[in-house]
Amino acid sequence: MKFETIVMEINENIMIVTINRPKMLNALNSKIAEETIYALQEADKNDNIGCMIITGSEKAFAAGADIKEMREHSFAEMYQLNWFAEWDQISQIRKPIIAAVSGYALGGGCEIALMCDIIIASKTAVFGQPEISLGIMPGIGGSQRLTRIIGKSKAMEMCLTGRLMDAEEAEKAGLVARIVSNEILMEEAKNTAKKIASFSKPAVQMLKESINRSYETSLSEGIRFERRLFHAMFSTIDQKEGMLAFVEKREANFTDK
Ligand code: DAK
Repeated sequence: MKFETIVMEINENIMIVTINRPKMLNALNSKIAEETIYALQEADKNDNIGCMIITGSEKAFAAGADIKEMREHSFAEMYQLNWFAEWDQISQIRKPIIAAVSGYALGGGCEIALMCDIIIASKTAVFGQPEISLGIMPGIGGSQRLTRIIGKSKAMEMCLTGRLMDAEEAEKAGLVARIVSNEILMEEAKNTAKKIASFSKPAVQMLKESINRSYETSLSEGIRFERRLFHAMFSTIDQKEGMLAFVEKREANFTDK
């Protein structure tokens, strides 16, 4: 696929998607969705890639869905098009995805960051679900994921008033893993992605699946699920290699088998 709205870059064993619609502050349209999801799905199938990054510009990760594109749609059109439902496919990606967020991550932009596995933010990152000021509400998981991550009261306040949250507050609230300066945002995201990509892919993917399961099941079921995956890991060559490397005091050489 020839990309028009994103830049896709493979850097050693990681893949980076840069949303590239700077004049519109990376407002999200269907083309960005199609291209981003295609790039992520290809990377998910690519044996050489171990982790992905989604990022935007310094001013905007993404300022939300393209208001100018969607404003004239009727209910019937939105429903028939199943408009923007394709973004949900991000949550089906099995390899970890890091959101490297600088500037505005609003509305759909915040929701895409929430669908990623780790958010690394620059000091200027701003998160928010301001849809209420447009007479609508979040539509790709904002009211659900945000609430699970930062709790009911904060999520209610943000969604019901449209108040934006700066990076510092987002880190305190557990939305963001780490804040770094603008200058080193991508370097930090790439280092984190490469660290993850250096480990056994089956182990990394089972771990991602297990953490995500905690959002969808009871604690006892989640712990049982984790234990089954843990036991299953002893069927991999990488488990034998990882533990042998420890005993032999050397770096493990994982083969994803
Ligand atoms: N859509 C379209 N254009 C946008 C945009 C957006 N979301 N955000 C910014 N732009 C455009 C501006 O119109 C402007 O274009 P020109 O006037 O130059 O042609 C250009 O980007 C620069 O923006 P500003 O001039 O406004 O820049 P400022 O620095 O003054 O302000 C801002 C930055 C981010 C505070 C402001 O642009 C802003 O408030 N933007 C809108 C933020 C917003 O309300 N986001 C939420 C959008 S609604 C669903 C799935 C998803 C969704 C809903 C349903 N389903 C599955 C059903 C999601 C909905 C949303 O995200």
